Amino acid sequence: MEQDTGTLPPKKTFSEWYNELLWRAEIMDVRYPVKGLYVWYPHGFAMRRAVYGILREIMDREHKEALFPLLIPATEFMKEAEHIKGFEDEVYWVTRGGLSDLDIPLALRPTSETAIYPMYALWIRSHADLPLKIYQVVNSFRYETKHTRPLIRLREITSFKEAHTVHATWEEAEEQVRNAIVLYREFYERLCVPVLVSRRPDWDKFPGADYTIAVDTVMPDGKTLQIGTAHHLGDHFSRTFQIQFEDLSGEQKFAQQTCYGISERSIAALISIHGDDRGLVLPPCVAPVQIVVVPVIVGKRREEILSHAASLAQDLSGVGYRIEVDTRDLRPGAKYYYWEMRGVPLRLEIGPRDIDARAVIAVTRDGEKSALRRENLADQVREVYARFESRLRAKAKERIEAQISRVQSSSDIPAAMETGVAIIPWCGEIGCAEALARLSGGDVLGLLTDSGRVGNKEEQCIICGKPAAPALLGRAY
Ligand code: A5A
Ligand code: ZN
Repeated sequence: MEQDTGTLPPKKTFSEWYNELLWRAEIMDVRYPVKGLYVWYPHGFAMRRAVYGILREIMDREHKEALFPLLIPATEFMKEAEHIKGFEDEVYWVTRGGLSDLDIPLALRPTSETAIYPMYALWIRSHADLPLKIYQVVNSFRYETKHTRPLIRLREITSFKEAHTVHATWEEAEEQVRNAIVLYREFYERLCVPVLVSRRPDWDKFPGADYTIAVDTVMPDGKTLQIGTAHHLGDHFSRTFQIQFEDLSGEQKFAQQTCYGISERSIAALISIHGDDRGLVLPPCVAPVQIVVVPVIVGKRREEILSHAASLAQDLSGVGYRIEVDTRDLRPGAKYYYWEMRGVPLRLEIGPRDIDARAVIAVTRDGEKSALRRENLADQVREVYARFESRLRAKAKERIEAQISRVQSSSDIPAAMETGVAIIPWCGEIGCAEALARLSGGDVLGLLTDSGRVGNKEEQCIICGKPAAPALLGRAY
């Protein structure tokens, strides 16, 4: 890899900071010669593996993982009218095999409803087959026309986790959507990423859905990023694809479905929210290297210090920590800089005095310094990590809360948008949403909710005065 010289732009210049950090911390290489397609460096990919390890662990509790093909025949893709309308201008088509034109063009999945549901129609026969809960982690392709950005808006989404569930009743599917949001909240809690959950307006729901619940976060520049969505599909697709089951009374019924997805935007959020002027900052659970040991070598005791560092690393890797000993012939300062850029949560420094004192100096990525005892080191590391994570979580929450303004009068909207997002009483009407969009330069993202139902309309719409509930107004990525 190229040697890093020079420094990272300050985080307050967010966009430059983000673009530079991606290559300096060896996450993505953006030089691939197709627009909207990027390369995962090994370090970035190791981080992806840790993040998706957590996501899989959460999903595996109540879903089974499967894998469906990338190519979807036009005949299937074109079946559901709303879905086609929503995606037709974003689909890549394969029209040739070698030198011959294909009889039926094949779509590269932009999402997999039309790949999965014809199979569900074969798999589902009776109520005993329900509920069915399957997910896959795949790449998917969308010919995005908005400005593409690494990890945020890709034409090849490399890390598309999509779940597709089938239920006997509309209410059960509704419960599943709620449950999906609970799972996504847990996922983001583990990443120390604060989220806002809202029900997208009808004109902004997933093509072919009854309704869409979205999970957003607020990026350091005050713009929102949609980092997950869950959709109640009703029986739109089951009617199209003939997904029927025999209920208890022997009657044939159309199934009720949901789907929900997360992409590498989760990693964009993680990087952007915690990173600082010196580089990546990662919660230990997703750090490719969780601990770096830096031997502070002085004179004669070189061998002794190195062997101490090695045995310490062995103890910690023995209990499962991902650990590196940096024995390179560099100044300690250069090593600190290198590992800080890559987001290593904990640095252990070991020098002659530490050996004599049977201690080790521990410095967290956010600068908490402590002397740990050589005995029971793993337990002490766990405690240091727990404090570090709760500081990360609190700091992210505090920053985002400071960027959210509760606004009761339309004249306060412009100032609120300067700092970030606004929560405003909104009636749900499209006319008022359009007025709010004009006033803010952003969009009404939806009515806030825990995970499904929207609260009672106990306030008054800031535009028309009709009964309203709190809605999220932001400029979205
Ligand atoms: N089948 C459902 C799950 C679906 O496709 N939903 S979705 O279109 O909303 O996409 C799920 C999530 O993928 C979005 O919430 C967003 O976080 C992410 N996503 C969508 N388009 C993306 C793109 N071009 N690049 C990166 N992430 C994207
Ligand atoms: Zn209104």
